[in-house]
Amino acid sequence: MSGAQFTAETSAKGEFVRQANRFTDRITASGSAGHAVEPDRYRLVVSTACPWAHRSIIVRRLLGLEDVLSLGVVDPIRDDRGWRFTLDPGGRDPVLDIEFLAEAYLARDPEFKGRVTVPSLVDTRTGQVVTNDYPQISLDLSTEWADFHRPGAPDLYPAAARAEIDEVVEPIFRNVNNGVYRAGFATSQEAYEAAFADLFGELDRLSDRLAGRRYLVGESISEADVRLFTTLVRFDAVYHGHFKCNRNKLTELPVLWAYARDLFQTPGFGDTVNFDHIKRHYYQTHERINPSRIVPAGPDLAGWHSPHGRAALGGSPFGDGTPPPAV
Ligand SMILES: N[C@@H](CCC(=O)N[C@@H](CS)C(=O)NCC(=O)O)C(=O)O
Repeated sequence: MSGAQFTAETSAKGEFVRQANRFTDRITASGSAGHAVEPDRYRLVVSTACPWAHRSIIVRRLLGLEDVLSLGVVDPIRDDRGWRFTLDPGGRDPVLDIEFLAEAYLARDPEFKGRVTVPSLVDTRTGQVVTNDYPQISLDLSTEWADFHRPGAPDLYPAAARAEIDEVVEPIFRNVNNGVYRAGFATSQEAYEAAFADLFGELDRLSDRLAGRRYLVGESISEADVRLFTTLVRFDAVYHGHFKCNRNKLTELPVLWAYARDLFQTPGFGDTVNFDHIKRHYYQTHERINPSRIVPAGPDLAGWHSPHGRAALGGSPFGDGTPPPAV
């Protein structure tokens, strides 16, 4: 089931090369790109295990888009037909009335043969996937969906900070978000060691950056923090062991561990984390890496709730805004 990661997406040198996102249509305020933002029209399909989907779950909640953009959650374990709606009654998504996310891809393109991925935005009018372009999805929730944000919603992609955010997230994507996959899915020692060096080199640079400032960009949370958080929160539970990213645990990197705890304890972050789905997804889906499919019992998660001491660095998570209400 996970063969694609070792064949179509592996270079001759054993490097993991992520496929391009297949559907990149955009849902915009004006609708000029083909799809207009509308309440109750689109469904965001996610796995809570997936770091790319997790970005959109956090952003949707921070911005208070729950009432206008519904959420479909797939089973963390794919079968050979891919992502399944087995968590829903009768095994069907109650809004899209489908059993497999693949059905929305085939509705859009009957010839589709690529990977069916989360997050996906599906148009409930047609049952067709509109986009699985995860970096654009979270940015568009911040910009194109602004008319529907809750009062007090934070600006996660402020116009004045966009260039800096884009610059900061680029190496985070390459070396950290995708870096853990490059390490875990490498099929040669050289490719693995290169990814490992890139990953920990970047984590060291991020530790330096975050030693004296509470957030990656500006004085409050932004898209950049969301993107780093979704990898850090999975680090000790899956990447350290399963993907062999084991120079250090997150808990051994004092600045990043405190930064991650700070975010975890911020409404919209920790309350969207499902460690059970995360662990079962990785350890039971990638059979080439973990043939026994045994899910580790650890790590102890209690530390996520311990004091982080980062408020002393200044800034405040929501700036002039307010946190989302408790779940
Ligand atoms: N759409 C992106 C990123 C999203 C992504 O990789 N999601 C994973 C879960 S974390 C997925 O849906 N994988 C399905 C598969 O590999 O068949 C991609 O194709 O690389």
